[in-house]
Amino acid sequence: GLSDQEWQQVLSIWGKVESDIAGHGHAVLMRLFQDHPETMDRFEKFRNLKTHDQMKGSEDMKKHGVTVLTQLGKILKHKGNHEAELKPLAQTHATKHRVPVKYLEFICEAIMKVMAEKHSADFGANTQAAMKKALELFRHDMASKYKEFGFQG
Ligand code: MNH
Repeated sequence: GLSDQEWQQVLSIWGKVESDIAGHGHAVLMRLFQDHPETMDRFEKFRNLKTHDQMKGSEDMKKHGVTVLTQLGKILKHKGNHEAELKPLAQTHATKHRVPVKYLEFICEAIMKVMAEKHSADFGANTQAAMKKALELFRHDMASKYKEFGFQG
């Protein structure tokens, strides 16, 4: 788990993400689809988006970015006691969206990259390490819930 100080670092930098959750969310999805185009195949609703400019101009993608980061923020604020939040999310992602654990790793990398780009001054080595731990915990617990739902991920 994370220490109190690590959670404090995570939640403090998350406050900066929340100052523009739509901008961060859109950037995260752009980065995910750019670095790992195969992840886009999971999204029926983005099938019409073919070019970088279409993605950039997509209100729908921006909206989905808000959905993702808002939910992730809720989870982080539970500081590891996130069973009640994680379970329904793991259920939809295992049984409906069928998102492999590897793709969760990709989006976590995208989140780290976007935070580093947008907040270089406040995202020093210790904060980065704490954030990485928090995202690893999220993924680890998602992966074990996936198994409960019979999805090997
Ligand atoms: Mn994801 C829908 C959160 C990673 C693919 N996602 C949702 C919803 C939330 C959400 C909240 C809406 C409620 C629901 O269907 O459960 N998603 C997350 C979070 C992460 C995440 C917090 C990681 C962080 N999701 C991913 C990844 C993929 C993915 C990675 C695929 C590469 N998610 C989906 C798809 C939907 C969805 C597909 C359904 C979208 C739609 O059609 O509205």
